[in-house]
Amino acid sequence: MLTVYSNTHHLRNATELVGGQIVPSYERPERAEFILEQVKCVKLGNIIKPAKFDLKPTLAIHDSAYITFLQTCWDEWLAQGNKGDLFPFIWPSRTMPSKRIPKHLDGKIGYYCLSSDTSINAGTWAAAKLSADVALTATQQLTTGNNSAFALCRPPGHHATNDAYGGYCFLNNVAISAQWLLDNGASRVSILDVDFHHGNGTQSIFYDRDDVQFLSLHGQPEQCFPHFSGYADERGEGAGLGYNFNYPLAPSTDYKTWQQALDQALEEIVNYSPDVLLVSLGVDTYENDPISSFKLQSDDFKTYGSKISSLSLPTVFILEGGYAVEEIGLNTVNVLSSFEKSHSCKGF
Ligand code: SP5
Ligand code: ZN
Repeated sequence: MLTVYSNTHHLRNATELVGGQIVPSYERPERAEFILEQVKCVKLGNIIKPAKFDLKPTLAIHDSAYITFLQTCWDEWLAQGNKGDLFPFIWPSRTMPSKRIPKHLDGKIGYYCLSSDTSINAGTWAAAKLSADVALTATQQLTTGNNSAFALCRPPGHHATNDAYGGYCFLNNVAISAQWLLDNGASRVSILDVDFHHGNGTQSIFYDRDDVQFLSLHGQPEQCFPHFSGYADERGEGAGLGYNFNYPLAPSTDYKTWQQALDQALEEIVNYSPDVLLVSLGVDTYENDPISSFKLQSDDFKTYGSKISSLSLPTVFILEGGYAVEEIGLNTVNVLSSFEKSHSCKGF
C-alpha cells in the first residue's frame, strides 16, 4: 500500500490545556514520525509526497470566512502584542442571543472554535492545509490505478465542521476527500470512522446528504469527547435520513464488543454498496492510549484490518487520532498491512 507523507506536518506543534495547565499537546509531531518509521520497517509500500492542491476542494466543504479566519488569526493575535499560543475564552453559549460573527478576534475565535484542547500558533494553517493535501493525494491515487492508499495526515480532521475547529482538527480531511471523489466520478462514498472519538465534524457535514454514508464507532457521548454528538438516534435528516450510523460504546469496551459494532457497520456498508470506502483511522482505541478508554490490543488492529478488506472496496485510510506514541506506529501499520494482505477489488 502506498503512503502519502510530508515532513511539513512539523509546522503543527502546539500546546493544550490539560488539567489546568498549558502543556505540549497530545497531538504532537512524534506521532507521525513513529508511524512513518513503522511504515518503512514493514515495507508497506512506496512513500510519496503530497501534490499541491488549490483551495477549491477545501472550499467545497468549509465556509470561506472560516478559512480566512484560520489564515489570518495568528497574525491578528501577534499584532495585538501577544506571544503565547492562541486559545478562545468566550463562546456563543445557549443563553446568548447573537448569531452574528464578532469583528474582534476574541469573539471571532469563540465563534469558530468548538473546544479549548486545540490552540493555534504560527505553523497551524500551513500544516492543516498540507494535511488536507496529503489526504487528497492519497485519494487521487484511486483514479490512477491504485486500489488503496494511506494518508499519514497531521493535524487530524474528523472533529472539524464546516466552520469550526477543535479536537486537534482544523480541516476535515476525510470530508474533503469524499467530496473530491464525488466530484471526480464517484456516486456514493462510505466513511467508516474507527477513531475512539465521535467524528462529529464529518457527521455534521454530510448529515442531510445521501451520497455519503457515515458510520462511527466511538466512546459514548455521556462520558467521552466531543460530548455533544454521537448518540445512536442521530440518523441523518432530510435526504440524509438513514445514512448516518453511530455506534456509541461504553468507555471500557474491549475488542469483542467493539467488533460486534464493527460487524454491524460493515453490513450497512455492504447494503449501501459505495464506490469507495474512506476510513477515518484513529488508533486511540488502543488499551494504553492516554486520553481514551477502550481496551483494544495491538493484534486486534490486525484482525479488524482484514475484516475491512473483506468489503473488497477501493479504500483510502486517513489518519485521525492515536496518542500512545510508542505504539502508534505498530497499531496503525497492523491495520494497514493486514488489510493489504487480504485485499482485492475491482478498481474505482
Ligand atoms: C482526533 C482526536 O482524536 N481528537 C481528540 C481530541 C480530544 N481532546 C480532548 C480530550 C480530553 C480528554 N481528557 C481525558 C484526560 C485523561 N487523563
Ligand atoms: Zn480520537
